[in-house]
Amino acid sequence: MTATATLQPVYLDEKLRQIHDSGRLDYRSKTLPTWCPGCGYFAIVDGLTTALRQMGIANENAVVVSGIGCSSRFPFFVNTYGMHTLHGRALPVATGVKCANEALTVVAVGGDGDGFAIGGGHVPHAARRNVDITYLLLDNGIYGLTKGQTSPTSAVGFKTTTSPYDNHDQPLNPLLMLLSYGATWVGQTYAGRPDHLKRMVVEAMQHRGFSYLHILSPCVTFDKTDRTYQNLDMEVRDLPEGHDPSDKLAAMREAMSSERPALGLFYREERATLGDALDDIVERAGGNAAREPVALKQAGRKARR
Ligand SMILES: Cc1ncc(C[n+]2csc(CCOP(=O)(O)OP(=O)(O)O)c2C)c(N)n1
Ligand code: SF4
Ligand SMILES: [Mg+2]
Repeated sequence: MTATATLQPVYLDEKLRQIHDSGRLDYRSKTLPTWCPGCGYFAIVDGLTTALRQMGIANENAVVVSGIGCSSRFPFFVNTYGMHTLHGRALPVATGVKCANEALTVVAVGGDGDGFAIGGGHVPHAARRNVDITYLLLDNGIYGLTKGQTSPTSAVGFKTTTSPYDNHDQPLNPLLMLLSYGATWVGQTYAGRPDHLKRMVVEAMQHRGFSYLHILSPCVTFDKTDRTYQNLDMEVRDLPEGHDPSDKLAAMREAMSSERPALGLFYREERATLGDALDDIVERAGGNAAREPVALKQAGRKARR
């Protein structure tokens, strides 16, 4: 064998074959992501497509709903139904989609600005209603799309175009907020740990009720100092082995505990969903929602209004 022959790009071929065989490509659209090379969002779209494939959800039975931001470009890159809505409005639209057709798997996706600045008023209500959707919150601690302004999760002291003399505002604690809002599944993962991320997306989507997955993700273009891969790799830790996800106070303590973000499932609870409550209303109003197939149930629900 010649020296040239040993340098053939076998690894790339093998990698492409693995990706092809994984089935994930069935859930990727033909539109290539417009994100900057190295952006954490690539790992997240991979996590979502893996989850859809693993769970055997047909493309036409899934809907990805987003607001506005780099993160909110998601629906373009996933081969499902999708809605790219208004800034901060992913959750009310996703709630509407789920109420209109309970049979759909609905995933809302957005950034820290979309979810906790302009859209911050919607989060508590989606959580307390326990609408059966998954909310993937892609937190890079900055407004990426508009070229790097501070966001509600930016660190104190962070220098951006809107904080040239350092950010003064205390960052929100989204995990603690979601726990107190009544979300029935709350977890955290990191784009730099793709295997952990994939497992968490699957778990979040398997939960019946409002699942909130906080995903730490570097903006490699506008943040060179704070939420970088290098810093996050050193900071993140796993939740303690004995953590009990049914213990809300323990989950809150972990959410508050230190500067080092913990990865894993903080909290899980079973509670009636918004869909259950709507079925109950239909029945009490004289319908027979529970005995009808979902499609008829939804049609009936509309007809009775
Ligand atoms: C009503 C409205 N206000 C402001 C904007 C400008 N804008 C677009 S995206 C964005 C922030 C996006 O930040 P984030 O949600 O964190 O997403 P990222 O780009 O970081 O993924 C802002 C302020 C807008 N599009 N619409
Ligand atoms: S600007 Fe930042 S968040 Fe947006 S695609 Fe580029 S790296 Fe990602
Ligand atoms: Mg952001």
